[in-house]
Amino acid sequence: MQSDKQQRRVLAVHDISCVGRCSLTVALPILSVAGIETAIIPTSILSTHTGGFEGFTFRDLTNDILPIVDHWQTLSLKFDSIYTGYLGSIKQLDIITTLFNRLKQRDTLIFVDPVMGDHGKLYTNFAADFPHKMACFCQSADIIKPNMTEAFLMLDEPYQEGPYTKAYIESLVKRLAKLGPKLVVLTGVYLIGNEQQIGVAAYEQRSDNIIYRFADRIAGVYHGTGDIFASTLLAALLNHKPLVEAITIAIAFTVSSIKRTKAAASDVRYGVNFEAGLSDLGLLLQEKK
Ligand code: PXL
Repeated sequence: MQSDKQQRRVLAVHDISCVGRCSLTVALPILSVAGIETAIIPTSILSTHTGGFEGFTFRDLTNDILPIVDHWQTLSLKFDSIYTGYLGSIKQLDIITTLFNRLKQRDTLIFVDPVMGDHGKLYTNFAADFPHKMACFCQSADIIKPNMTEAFLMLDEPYQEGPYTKAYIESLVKRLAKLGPKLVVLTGVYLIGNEQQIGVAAYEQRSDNIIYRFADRIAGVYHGTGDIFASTLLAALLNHKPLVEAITIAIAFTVSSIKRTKAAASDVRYGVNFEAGLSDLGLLLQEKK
């Protein structure tokens, strides 16, 4: 185990959407403010994210990934975590499985956010067999963080709108855990009898325990919030916050970013204003016990 004085180092493997506050432009500042050194591999460069803009550019960087890893292997770099998000093609899933095998050490936490859809639909640009391949990719993960759409897609089950029963959510998270990860953090969960709230069900394989955390639902579609939640959750876990506290912090940071954006009536395609909350998040995540 590493001493607490040693700075954590994460490798974040996501696209760069140049405008629109998601993926790397969200992961980097959040991990950095938590005091974590963040190396990156951009998987592609887009002029904007793909949700709500016409005519975006897309430069695929698949062929750059393994040469970067080749170079890093000459440097004996150690990563406390490898964190993947939006991956633009099936070929990238295979290449990043190779990357895991080459860069992962005994203590490296593999955190996979299986970004591929929302609101019952696969995002533009993804082939129909991508979800099946993503489900196989999750075998390599310690933690996965699907939303409800991604959960249905990976389990090859037709999308169902909530509210859901607890029994149904339990069956989903347990089946997702069978894909391989030790911890499943499912977002977008809302339950019969508590429809005005939405949140997270987290299932830990080892303890066979599910915890739920909710916040009041805010109407509207806010881009990049899955990336904000995932990056904050990972940052909190790497800073030794217990799971329930890490989830609570990640929900609170995501919700406050949404509320700030809603209050400003900004164009939601450009993501949410998480920047105004970053310094407080840094204090919270770096507080010494
Ligand atoms: O926030 C997820 C995300 C990341 N990257 C790209 C996207 C999306 C969601 O639409 O299009 C390119």
